[in-house]
Amino acid sequence: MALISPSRRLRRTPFSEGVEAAGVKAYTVYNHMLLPTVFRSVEEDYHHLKEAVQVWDVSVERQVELRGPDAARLMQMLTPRDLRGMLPGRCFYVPIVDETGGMLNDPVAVKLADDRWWISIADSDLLLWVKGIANGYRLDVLVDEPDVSPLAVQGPKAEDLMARVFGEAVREVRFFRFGMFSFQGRDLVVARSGYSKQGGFEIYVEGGDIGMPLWHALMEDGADLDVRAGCPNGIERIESGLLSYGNDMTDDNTPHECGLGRFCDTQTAIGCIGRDALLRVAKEGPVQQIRAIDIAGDAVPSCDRPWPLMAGSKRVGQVTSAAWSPDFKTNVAVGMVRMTHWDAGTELRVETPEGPRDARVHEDFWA
Ligand code: THG
Repeated sequence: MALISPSRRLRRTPFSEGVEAAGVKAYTVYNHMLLPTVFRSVEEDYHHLKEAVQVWDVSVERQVELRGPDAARLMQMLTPRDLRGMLPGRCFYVPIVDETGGMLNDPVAVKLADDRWWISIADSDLLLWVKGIANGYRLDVLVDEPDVSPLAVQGPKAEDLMARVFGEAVREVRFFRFGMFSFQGRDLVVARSGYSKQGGFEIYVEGGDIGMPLWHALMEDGADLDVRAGCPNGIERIESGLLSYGNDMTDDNTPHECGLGRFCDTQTAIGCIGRDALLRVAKEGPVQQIRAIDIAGDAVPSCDRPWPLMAGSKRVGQVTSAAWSPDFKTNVAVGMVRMTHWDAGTELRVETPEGPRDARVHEDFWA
């Protein structure tokens, strides 16, 4: 592939200087920003993530802030997950759906207060949809993108590193909860979350000016823990069953097709814009669903277009993400599979750009 031309539209982040100095080797584009994908090699980064601790510039996880008396009402209009029991200090993984029940994004909602929320978005322009709804329904709420850039600290040694920088109390933060912790006199939201299953935290860095001071503090205090700059890892996230919006699902898919039915309470999510549509489709149940898939043979190339999944001459789905897993010694993949062929153990063929391969529907890799 050729190089990417830098420009103002490809926004830099508060941590770009650190990412570049650490020798980033490749980026992808996400929410009109650069997201690192490789430092040493995807495989080397993978082993290191599972053994040590990494600091990730995930500024691309932009926040859509809702502020005002109608913030909670607006938030519930966006998602079929029932938010009534959600207390401030909680984070919820929430499907966001349009009026047809199609997935618009799969963010983490952060409830700062009843009248103040952040929606930590995946790769789609959710701000435009949310502003349109706020204005169209004449809601009393401000919707904008604040100067907040998440920095993830991931890996088995993440908690030890975080305790050094933010104090021992950070160890008490539970999964998908957050607390306020101070760094250089500034109070920051620190949540136990992140786009890996290796454990860790996300620091919502409010105010770009403290980005590099925080980056340096983490690197200095973690030197003996072998801390390195890292990034969401394409192998680890497939093994862990973490979905990627735009890759594994689009607005053509319902949350149920994406296996996100456990994050929907469509009966009780009163006000959700996609509620009627989802109630209709939920009655029938999905006819295709996301599955873990393994692909035989040596390492496959990266999946930059859907690869047809075949049962004989019949197309029964598609693979949308794939990577060689050094630990599982097979190719791990994510695909959308028709109901007739989605049972674990079903043998299929997948048409990769390098020719057909044997593929098999798998129980979750992470189970
Ligand atoms: N953290 C934050 N923002 C994000 C992401 C993140 N925005 C973009 C992207 N990632 C959104 N997508 C996901 C996908 C999966 C998860 C979080 C965000 C996730 N899922 C867990 C799981 O499925 O096992 C936990 C879900 C739960 O139990 O609630 O963590 O990573 N800030």
